[in-house]
Amino acid sequence: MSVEKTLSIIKPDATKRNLTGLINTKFEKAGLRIIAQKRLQLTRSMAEKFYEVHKDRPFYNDLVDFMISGPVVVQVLEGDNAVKLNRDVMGATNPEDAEEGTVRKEFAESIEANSVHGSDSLENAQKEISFFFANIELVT
Ligand code: IDP
Ligand code: MG
Repeated sequence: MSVEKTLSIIKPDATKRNLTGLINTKFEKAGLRIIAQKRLQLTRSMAEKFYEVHKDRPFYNDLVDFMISGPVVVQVLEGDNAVKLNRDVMGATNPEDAEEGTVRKEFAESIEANSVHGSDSLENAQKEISFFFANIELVT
């Protein structure tokens, strides 16, 4: 097992419904430690840049609109195999496919408004963490 860091975002559908604490409880119960966290209103250009890998997908413009529709909470989670562990806690992209007990099964409203983002690889985690945080903000 290796200790990893991953980037998590609690999305606007969840912050609007005051679910930050309940979602954080799921992370902590799973053994993920929140070592950095801040609440932000993303600008359009930040959201476009963050989701640039999806810019040719049909849902890109709607996704950007959704991600700036309210505040987000960006956070760094640390733990053994944190990238995969967080993806397991999140559940499948489409809440209809997500397993019982996952964040998306319990809280997501739709395939788009699915409550959380999590990095999908260690390489992307490092890029996404540095998109939002300076090293001095990661307090292990
Ligand atoms: P992930 O968040 O599970 O890694 P990705 O495929 O990376 O899923 O998609 C990024 C985000 O784009 C999803 O979390 C969701 O908010 C949105 N999204 C993905 N697929 C669709 C779709 O088919 N329709 C609408 N939105 C989508
Ligand atoms: Mg993804």
